[in-house]
Amino acid sequence: MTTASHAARSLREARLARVPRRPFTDTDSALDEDWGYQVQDLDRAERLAAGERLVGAKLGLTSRAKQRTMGVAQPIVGFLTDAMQLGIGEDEQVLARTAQPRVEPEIAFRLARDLDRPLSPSTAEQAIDAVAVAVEVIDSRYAAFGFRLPDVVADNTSAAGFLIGPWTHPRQAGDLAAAGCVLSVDGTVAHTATGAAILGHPFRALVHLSEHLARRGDGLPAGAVVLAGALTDAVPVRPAAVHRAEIRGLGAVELVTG
Ligand code: OOG
Repeated sequence: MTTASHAARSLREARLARVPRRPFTDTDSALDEDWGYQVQDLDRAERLAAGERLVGAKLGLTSRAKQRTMGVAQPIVGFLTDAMQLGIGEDEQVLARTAQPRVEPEIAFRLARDLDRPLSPSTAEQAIDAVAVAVEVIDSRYAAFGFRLPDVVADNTSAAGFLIGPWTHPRQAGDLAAAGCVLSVDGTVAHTATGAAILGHPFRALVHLSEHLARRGDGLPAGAVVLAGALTDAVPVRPAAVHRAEIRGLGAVELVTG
């Protein structure tokens, strides 16, 4: 059995060297989702010990489009640190820091209070005080994003970077399930969807996250950011291009590469 510490070390090496590796499940069929989260926990502890700060959580594979394309039919959860947050002007360095980056349109939530117990679809809205359009940069540590559930969970759900647009009060945002989303590159539309693509309603991503954290005895503090998962399939990050995610009611955010 591949130990969690061996996997965490090998994923870190792949990330730093920017050389993708084979999925662990190719040679070890006993690995499961719990093993993946053990590896992720080790990676998180190592990053926090090195001085990164935990700023939130991300969901992945919350839309059918993503589940179908990636061949994993269930939502997954990863962590976000300040080192992954891209500020204005920092997005230019994405290609230099990643191996095979892709970009996805997302909805970001900001927690109004500590997330320390399971939410329901009706209490999810009260858990947040702001919502925004975001882009997530994903970068798998597995060649060509070829992985199974335990591999991608171990790899912190391919998290690499994120950029958040202007925060909007939830009441001003309108009906998030009906909100149209457009992902475009240099003005050409790549993918479209509505908020309902995320588990039927983006708030369900918050419910899923709250249940996941409660099951693992974990939580998130007020002010933390939650990325609800891509609404559409990802597109490869291109050099010298404008990657734009726009969501009706939330505005737009652009990842501009150098
Ligand atoms: C897994 C992560 C997907 C999302 O928002 O669906 C993800 C992957 O596609 O590499 O972050």
